[in-house]
Amino acid sequence: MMHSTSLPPRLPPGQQLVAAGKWPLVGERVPSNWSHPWRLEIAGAVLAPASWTLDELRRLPATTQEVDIHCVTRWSKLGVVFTGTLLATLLEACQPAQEARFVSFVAHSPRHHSSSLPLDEALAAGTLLAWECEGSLLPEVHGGPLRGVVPGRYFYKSVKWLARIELLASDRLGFWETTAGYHNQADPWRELRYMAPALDRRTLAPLLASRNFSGHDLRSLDARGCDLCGLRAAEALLRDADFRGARLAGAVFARANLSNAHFEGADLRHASLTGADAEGANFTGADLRDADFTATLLTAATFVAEDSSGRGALINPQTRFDPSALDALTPLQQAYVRQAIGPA
Ligand SMILES: Nc1nc2c(c(=O)[nH]1)N[C@H]1C(S)=C(S)[C@@H](COP(=O)(O)O)O[C@H]1N2
Ligand SMILES: [Mo]
Repeated sequence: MMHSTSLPPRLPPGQQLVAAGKWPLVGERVPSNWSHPWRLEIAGAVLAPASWTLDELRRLPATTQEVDIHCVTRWSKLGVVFTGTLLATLLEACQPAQEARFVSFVAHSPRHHSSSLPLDEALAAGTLLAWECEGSLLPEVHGGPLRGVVPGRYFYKSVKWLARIELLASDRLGFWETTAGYHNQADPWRELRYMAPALDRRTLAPLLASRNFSGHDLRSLDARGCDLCGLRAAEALLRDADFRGARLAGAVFARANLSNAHFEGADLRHASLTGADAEGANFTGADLRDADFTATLLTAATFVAEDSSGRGALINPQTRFDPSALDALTPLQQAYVRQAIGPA
């Protein structure tokens, strides 16, 4: 009888292996001009900002790790051996501040390429600052002399020509995440490739660049923390979209489908949701001052946590609601909103 092995699969869904010995080049091909020696600095929310030359990095404890590379464009290259310093080792030296929750990796490249991760995830993944690959110096086209390597995420989280690591209290979306709509979590096992699962990058990129989603199907869009001020999204299909913490001042969602959408902590000042379907949408902690909810469907929408924990939405007398539309809210929600608007 054959014994079944229970080794986990190594190829995530939707990926294919590159031919042996092949390593595709993706994105930028050259760093900006630099003068020796290369330096890596750690700044931002740290108590002791620091920088290292490559020689100084090499004198720290080194780690060698086999990494499975998974590119969002569907190629994978398994078991690539990288050597470098663990992010954790460097952070010990510069003492992250209490408020440091995200880490942004910034390249010395013409467009100041960057990508970010929650700090705890970057550390748990075993993020490396690598100078060596397969026993040789990392080639410049692949990010030498120093690149970030984040195991277990699509490879766009692994920044080539790494010059600066910044710890942040709130997230700063990276280059591809902003311009191409690459998913900010980048988990290949859950296929979190694009912030709008139904659209590929070619379709999504121009919508993001023009901030015009009008009429488009962007169901389940993940736009957490995105800067989308002035977004035009009239009649867009945004069911289940996630706009938590997004900047949406002045956005126009007229007649959009926003059912079950998340707006917790979003800035929606002066936004228009007139005629939109916001059934089940969550506005807890959102800034709704001067926003317009005329003729908005609000069945089971949330403005304050039902258990009164946490921050309610910010509402002022200029926030426009149809008094009758508020009848569709639960008594607690109605009371909160009516009290916030103040006497007519
Ligand atoms: N500086 C920089 N780093 C970057 C990119 C880039 O354009 N510039 N592209 C990212 C993407 S999308 C991928 S898939 C990998 C590609 O790395 P490679 O060219 O070594 O295969 O680098 C990532 N890091
Ligand atoms: Mo990529």
